[in-house]
Amino acid sequence: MPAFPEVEKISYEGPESKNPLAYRWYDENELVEGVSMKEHLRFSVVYWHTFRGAGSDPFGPGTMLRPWEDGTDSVENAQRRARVAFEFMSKLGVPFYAFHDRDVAPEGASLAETNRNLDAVVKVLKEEQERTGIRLLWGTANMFSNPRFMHGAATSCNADAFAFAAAQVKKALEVTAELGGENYVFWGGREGYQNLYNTDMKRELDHLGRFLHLAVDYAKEIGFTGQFLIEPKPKEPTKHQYDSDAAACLNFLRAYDLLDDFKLNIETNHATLAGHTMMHELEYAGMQGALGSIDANTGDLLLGWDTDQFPTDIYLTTQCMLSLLKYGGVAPGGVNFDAKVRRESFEPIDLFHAHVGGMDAFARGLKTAAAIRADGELADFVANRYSSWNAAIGAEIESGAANFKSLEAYMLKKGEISPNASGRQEMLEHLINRFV
Ligand code: XLS
Ligand code: NI
Ligand code: NI
Repeated sequence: MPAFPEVEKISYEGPESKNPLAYRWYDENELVEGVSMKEHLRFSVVYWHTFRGAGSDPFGPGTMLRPWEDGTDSVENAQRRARVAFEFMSKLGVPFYAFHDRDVAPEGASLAETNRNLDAVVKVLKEEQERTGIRLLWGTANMFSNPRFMHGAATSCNADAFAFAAAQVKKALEVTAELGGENYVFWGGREGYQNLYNTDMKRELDHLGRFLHLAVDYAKEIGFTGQFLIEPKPKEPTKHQYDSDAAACLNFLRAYDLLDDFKLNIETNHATLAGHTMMHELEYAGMQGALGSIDANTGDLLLGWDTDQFPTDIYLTTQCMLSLLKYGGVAPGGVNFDAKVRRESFEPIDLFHAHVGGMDAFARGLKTAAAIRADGELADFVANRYSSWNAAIGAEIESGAANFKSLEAYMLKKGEISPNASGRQEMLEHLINRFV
């Protein structure tokens, strides 16, 4: 029996459509800059929020109505849920999904039993992938929910927690490889600290570096060729997460000689929690060749935590797509909706409304960004703004031909710098509105 009998496959109806369960902008076969929207955007649904999110908050229990759940944490329930997930994703028309090991299958009484539970559900995931053609964007391991990880996983003060986490990632890598996962993500759930009085930060970071090397080694051993990604986040659940933003992650990867094996998975709400815009994080990662994938969501200006809302702001999606197009696309990563419906949006149909809205916002952002690029005025302005670097003294500095003595001689002779030009911020903000 279908879980969503009232929903047909969502189709593209064009901008004039008033059907909320139709795409007005996302036409998967439409070419933008010569590539289909499907290939540009590589949309992905997350298992944890969409199929495990119950809608609980610190003030009350879950509210979500999920008729396919039988209220148990059994393997059978997990297998049935997996089939529902694929019905949902097929009707939505997304090419990818992503999961944590513990989202898809229940923990058992021992590690061995937990692994068997995972295998039993992975069998269903594999059948469903083959049936629908939907692929795994990335797998990951949940090393933050179980109380054993209260002090962290790879950065725990307890060496056994490191060992358990290693066993868990070993299995998660095997399963991700088995399902043809295109990436593997590390989000450092509790890899950080609450208080420095009790923390040996150097030792914890050394352990994290060691852990990631072990993961890279094991991936090579089993022939897993997916891209490794680190997902920056500055806080929550810990007061300070070691992977606090793109710059901190890249410094860590460089310091521990992991730069060749990792890229970044940038999440909007994590960027804003770090005091940056999403575009800042995308540009910072992109300019260093480390833009791997994005977790698409949005925060709330008035709330200081990771609210993980679905993104519908066209300025935001346009900025994301300007950066993604600039750095040559996001593949083998994707646009992964790490977002959850609000506690009050408790009906199954809300899952469709949320994803259709997010996908359409990104499709429109893609078209808007492509139009801005085709017009060229913005790019020309930026190129022209730096034109003093293209010849004469600018070119000498960039090429390394100039030194402090030659620059002093130049300035003594010239006396004063050439006049500055306006940054024209307001004109450019207005220019963007021509396209949005
Ligand atoms: C939490 C993170 C998490 C990762 C996967 O804030 O966004 O959901 O994406 O572990
Ligand atoms: Ni995320
Ligand atoms: Ni998040």
